[in-house]
Amino acid sequence: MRTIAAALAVLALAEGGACGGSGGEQPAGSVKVVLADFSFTPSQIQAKAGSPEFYLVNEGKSSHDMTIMDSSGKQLARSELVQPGNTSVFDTKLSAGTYSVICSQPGHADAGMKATLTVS
Ligand SMILES: [Cu+2]
Repeated sequence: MRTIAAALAVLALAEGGACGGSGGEQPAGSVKVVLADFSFTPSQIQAKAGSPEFYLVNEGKSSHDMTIMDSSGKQLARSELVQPGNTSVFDTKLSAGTYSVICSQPGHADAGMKATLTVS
């Protein structure tokens, strides 16, 4: 019985992280990015090369994501869709360079959900 309870507790923890509930704390070393209608803050995002982790906070009234593209417009990574008022941890693998960031939801990038990501 004790083993099952422990396993369930671990599952609950893992699910909480994956779902990005609104109570999620910012992981140490992660880069906080605020999503809103319709912007990324900061608009100049800095991260360390390797496996940068982004802590997404949706302060808008729409669902948003963070999509990372290289200079040719090829999509490299996309976060889960973050619901209004929720947070999400977005793990990536990026080498040094400059990337563009958009929200991939229809019309959001055109409305201003764009940022620059500098990885060094
Ligand atoms: Cu959006």
